[in-house]
Amino acid sequence: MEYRAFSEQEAVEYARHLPGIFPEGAQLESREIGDGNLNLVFHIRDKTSGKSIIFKQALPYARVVGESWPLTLDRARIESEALIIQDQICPGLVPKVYHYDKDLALTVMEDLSSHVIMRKGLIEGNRYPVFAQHIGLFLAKTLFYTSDLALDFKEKKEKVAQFINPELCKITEDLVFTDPYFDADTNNFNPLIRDAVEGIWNNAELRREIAKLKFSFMTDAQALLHGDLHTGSIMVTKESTKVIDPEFAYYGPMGFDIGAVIANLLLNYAAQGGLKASEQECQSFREYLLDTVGDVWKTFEGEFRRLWDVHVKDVMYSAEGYQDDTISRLLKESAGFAGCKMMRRVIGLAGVADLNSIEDEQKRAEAEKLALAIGQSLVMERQSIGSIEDLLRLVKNIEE
Ligand code: SR1
Ligand code: MG
Repeated sequence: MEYRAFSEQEAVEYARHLPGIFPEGAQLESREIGDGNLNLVFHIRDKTSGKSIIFKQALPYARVVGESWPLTLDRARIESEALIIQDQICPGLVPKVYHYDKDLALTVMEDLSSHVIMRKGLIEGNRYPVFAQHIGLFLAKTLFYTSDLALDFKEKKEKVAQFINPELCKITEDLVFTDPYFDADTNNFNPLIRDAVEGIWNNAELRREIAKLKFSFMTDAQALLHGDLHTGSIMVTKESTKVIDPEFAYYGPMGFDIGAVIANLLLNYAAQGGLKASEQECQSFREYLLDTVGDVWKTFEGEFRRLWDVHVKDVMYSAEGYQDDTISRLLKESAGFAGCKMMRRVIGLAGVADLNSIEDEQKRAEAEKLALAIGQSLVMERQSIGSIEDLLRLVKNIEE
């Protein structure tokens, strides 16, 4: 079938013909519910049984900008293939893929309507007690098992080729590692923070550090990354965590995914001054967020070390001290990438609701400046971070 962007009705007709999903003659209803930057998302439901599925269809352009920004449909293949690998490695932590249609750039998958987008949940002030454990394990397992630490030399290189994703990587190269550090047309920031933004544009040392991190993003094919692991790509309940949307997946530096999780928890931390009614509520939620960052890292480190001890076959990777060196370097790199990802959400295209939903302009500006200061310091001070406690201390010591 030739590509066309589905209407709600066309999605229903397609769903009707999918083998083994709905009974013949089912009364199906469809709603387009996509609110992300890139794709169409349809919720399709059998009115009789209540059974539902999700259709995710890539558009040939970036939805957030429109047809003037063409974008490859191959991202639907990347996403469905990444989800299948992640499900094999971490069953239960990603939605099940039921069907993929290359021509229509369409993935049919498990409906997660019982979950909420984590960013939304955090903005509403909800806490997720098993999230740190789940995401720490997800990071450790997906990064370990797709790397040279676990894969056969040939299989690893074939996977690198399978996940060559130049157009989506270019978005990150521009929006995370380039545009926010210049007066670029794509930037979109609150005029009240212009002084702070210009301070970043004029900071030559910062730009040099960002260049190092960008080069790492572009060249360090360490593991199959999710590639866009912010809190809008995670759905949660109090008991469950699901990682969605890996269309930016590619082989890159492990710290980029870890940094994405840390950055988005800290963006919410920075936003708290504008989200909470009282100082006490603000402090209490910030403590929860910092504890979560700490627990994510500790879970990641514990599981990654365990997998290394049990599964690494290459004799060189068992060389004394190499595991410790790797963990230490990873923490510094995760901090650096987290810093870039915080600054891009304040200065560049595609901001985050944590900050954008603060109605009081002055309070929003303060929160945005705090996010910039934390981001800057994570990048500039990353080499001094020897433990997760160091990282948390660095964040806490930044004055509003
Ligand atoms: C044009 S896409 C903008 C952003 O949305 C995605 O979630 C990625 O973070 C990307 O940078
Ligand atoms: Mg996404």
